[in-house]
Amino acid sequence: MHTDAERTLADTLESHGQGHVLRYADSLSPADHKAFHAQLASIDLPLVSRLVKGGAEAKVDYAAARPAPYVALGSPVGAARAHGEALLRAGKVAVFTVAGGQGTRLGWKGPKGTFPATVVTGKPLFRVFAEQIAAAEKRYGRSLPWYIMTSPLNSADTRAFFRDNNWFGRNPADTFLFEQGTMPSITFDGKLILETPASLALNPDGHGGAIRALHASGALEDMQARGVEHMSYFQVDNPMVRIADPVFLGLHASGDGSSGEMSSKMVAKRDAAEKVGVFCEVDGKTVVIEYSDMPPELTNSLDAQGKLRFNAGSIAIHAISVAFMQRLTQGDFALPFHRAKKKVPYWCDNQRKTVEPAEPNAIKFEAFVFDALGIAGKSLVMETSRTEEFAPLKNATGEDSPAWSHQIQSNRNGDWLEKFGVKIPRKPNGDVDARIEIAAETALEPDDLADIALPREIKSGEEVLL
Ligand code: UD2
Repeated sequence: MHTDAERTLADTLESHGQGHVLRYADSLSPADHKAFHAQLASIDLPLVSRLVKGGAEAKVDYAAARPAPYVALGSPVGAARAHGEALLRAGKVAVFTVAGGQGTRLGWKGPKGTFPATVVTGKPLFRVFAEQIAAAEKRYGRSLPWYIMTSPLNSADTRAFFRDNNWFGRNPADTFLFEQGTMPSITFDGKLILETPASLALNPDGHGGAIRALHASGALEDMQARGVEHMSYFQVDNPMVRIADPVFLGLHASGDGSSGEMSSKMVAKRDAAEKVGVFCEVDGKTVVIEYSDMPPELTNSLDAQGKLRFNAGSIAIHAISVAFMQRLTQGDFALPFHRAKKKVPYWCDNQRKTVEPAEPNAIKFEAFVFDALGIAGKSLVMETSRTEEFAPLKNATGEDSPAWSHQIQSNRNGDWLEKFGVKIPRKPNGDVDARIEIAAETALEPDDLADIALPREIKSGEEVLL
């Protein structure tokens, strides 16, 4: 350490009990030294110290949690659709995808958005979304700017994928890729972790990092300059999401039972064990309690009819107002962090190499975007059908796997076709016994099939692309 800045940093690290990270500093090349110094200087050490002591973390009064009210499936929605369509036609809606996570559970090496998702043509997730956005743009006669949050783990690969695919025919000026921030991982006794002698182990700061990143990247400002008022928010892993759903946007922005700041879609949980957050009401506020945080006695609690009491599963689809995000980025507001025990590769002094641990060895901190619900004004939750809108790609096999998602895609498309008299083969459990893909260009919603020449019948095991 030579410069004054380096000496000050060393003192600050020492005073936060983190001086050990400099143990190789004197043996680093000048370039490594400089880069490591810059990385260390970017760490919010007071925040890390607060987290080590258990502060700045999400806390919920579980005893006060009640099931949140919601607009049940099939409820009359009045003028919501017309309202949502007017917003879309006026160019007041943008699309926002969070895609900064790793596809670890799915076993996919690249960005998750590059994963082949559809049942017949295997279109990657990013293409599925791009085509849906293009179809909506055509319908409403306005461009829908698309904001995509990546992380340092995948931003270069994501950008390359868009470039290689010619931006899926989109105007690159209407596609805004930006990077979220990171948080350092710590050991169970609160120490920062060296991944190499010249770098800390960092992880993306969770999709809650979106709030800061939307602001820091200039995305919020860009939305404002375009006159965008609301974002259609979804996660990169759900090929069935109905992007910019006019009914949902209309309900969200109507001012009727909704502040128009942040609204959500839910589905009835598959079973108690399903790994989705649950909409609850705590102290008059609608919040999501994440599955991993929810005490088992709440997760498993049943109502008088023997049904799950906390049944409103979050499918991570929201409508969020630009003004709300702007409000949150004023001053020093920050979302709380959630902690998770994870396996984090670390530099092993004895072996002189980075080692992958066999068991969790560290705590990762992540912020969750749905924690903003607790700060929003009156927040609306709308129920939707799982078959219509939720078939995420999470795991390599079993529930929420590609095969699982494909079946739901075929089921939805079979339902749509059946509505127009097409004979659909079914398995004994009611699943569609064929592989059916409907491109967004063909139909964004079932009624779009009304004007299309359809087959009279689909045969068992047949592959159909419309
Ligand atoms: C998420 C929700 C869960 C439920 C489920 C529905 C959380 C914490 N839980 O569970 O309640 O709604 O989805 O499918 O969200 N991401 C980032 N940056 C990060 C971390 C994640 O952009 O730092 C993105 C990631 O790319 C993905 C999404 O956030 O699109 C969800 O991440 P996940 O796979 O960690 O969440 P999951 O499936 O456990």
